[in-house]
Amino acid sequence: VGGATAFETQGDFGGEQLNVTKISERGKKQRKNWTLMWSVLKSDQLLFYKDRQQITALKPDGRTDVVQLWGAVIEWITEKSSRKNVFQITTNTGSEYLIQVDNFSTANKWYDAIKRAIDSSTKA
Ligand code: I3S
Repeated sequence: VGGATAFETQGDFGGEQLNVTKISERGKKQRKNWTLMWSVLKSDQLLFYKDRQQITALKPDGRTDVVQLWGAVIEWITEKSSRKNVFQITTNTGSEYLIQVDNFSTANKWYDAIKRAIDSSTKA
């Protein structure tokens, strides 16, 4: 992950903004609403923060979305958005998130890192 705000410490990865929309919650379709979110990848969770300040706060607030990666599936998709570089995470509870960044190499880095986190947390 490039850029002045990025970090990669203690296995955490992130500190930059991704476009995110949750299109399904426990199998129930949601209205698409793309939002730029500060994103942090933990070993088995992906966290989305509205405010950058919250990243370093001790406790996430109510505006933080936590995506559990154990048993999740990640895939590149083209049919659910007209945007480029969109991938989908489907959680083991049936929530679906679309994630998008204009820069392909940034999108690809996030895809790979999330895929690795899914694979290792699902194996564990
Ligand atoms: O899958 P959709 O419904 O074409 O997604 C678009 C809508 O969410 C649209 O908002 P409205 O429902 O208020 O028209 C968004 O502005 C678009 O960005 C969505 O399409 P993309 O292709 O950007 O995911």
